[in-house]
Amino acid sequence: GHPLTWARFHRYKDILDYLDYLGSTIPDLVKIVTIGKSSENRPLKVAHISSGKRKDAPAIWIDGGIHGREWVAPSTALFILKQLTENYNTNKAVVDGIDWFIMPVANPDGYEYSHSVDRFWRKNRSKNPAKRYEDYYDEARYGRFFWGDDAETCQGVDLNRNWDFHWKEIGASSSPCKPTFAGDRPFSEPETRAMSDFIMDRSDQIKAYLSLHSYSQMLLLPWGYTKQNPKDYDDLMYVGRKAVEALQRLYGTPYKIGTSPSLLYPTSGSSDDWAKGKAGIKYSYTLELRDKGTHGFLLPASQIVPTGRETFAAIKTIAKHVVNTS
Ligand code: 0X9
Ligand code: ZN
Repeated sequence: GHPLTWARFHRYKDILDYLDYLGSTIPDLVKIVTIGKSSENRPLKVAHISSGKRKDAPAIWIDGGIHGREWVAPSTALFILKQLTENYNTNKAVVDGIDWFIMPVANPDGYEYSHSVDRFWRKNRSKNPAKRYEDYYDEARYGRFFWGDDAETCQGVDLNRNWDFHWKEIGASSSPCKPTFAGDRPFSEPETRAMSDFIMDRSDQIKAYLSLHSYSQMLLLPWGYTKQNPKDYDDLMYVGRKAVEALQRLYGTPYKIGTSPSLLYPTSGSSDDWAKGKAGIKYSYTLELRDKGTHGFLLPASQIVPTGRETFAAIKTIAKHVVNTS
């Protein structure tokens, strides 16, 4: 294990090395938990940060990298992890008052595939039920022919359409060959099952669910599946606005706040909706990080640190609100 450089985006093995390094150098503060395995058998790991200073401390969950190609999401999760642990002394207030669960790469198979084969890969890499690619040779069903190398795209499930809450109602595809394939059933995927089991087991403790994605510079709040607002919408908007104000104090990065149907598009079976609707976690947000499309998914590594810093400022604001209200 070794410290991480922010000069580039890292491969999954280097990220796992860093997690082990933290767990073995600061064992009183950081514990690395393996919550399951991906469909290609990679370990799914969560860093649990707890200083033990507060009994019955509330907790915040952060995941990054539900989508493979969104590399700034894992780097930002790691940046935050580093601040809370290696820079504990400057962040005591939010570490002593809160337990943090940070899963930097929720979709390691898709992340690795986006490094090694297809830079724009989004889904995980599970094999879909029609085991033979010839089964997708059905234009009527799948919209066009998929065969040869092209049928590679018929692998994988969109891990942000696979959660068991209003699954596949809107903004999700039934075709395995599409980037928003919802899977054959809710929680068909080992990654979403591992995450949801872990979160559900701690749903009384977890007060905020934060999912890091890219790109578009938005703070999204539930619901994604309907244009109706949750009854505590005003509370979520209030905390969200404070978070974005703190984010903008650093570099003035423009950010929008609102629901996915109003700012982007409706989706269902997404993690944020499940966290609020099923796990009962009040403050559930998806952060669409930098940028707004100049580089898009190909964000230069020089933006890892500024994105990390501004996102951490936003998340600390949410955290302080959680500390003061629980
Ligand atoms: O479509 C998504 O899953 C997210 N956008 S992304 O470009 N990163 O793929 C947005 C999800 C926001 N949340 C909900 N719509 N519930
Ligand atoms: Zn995403």
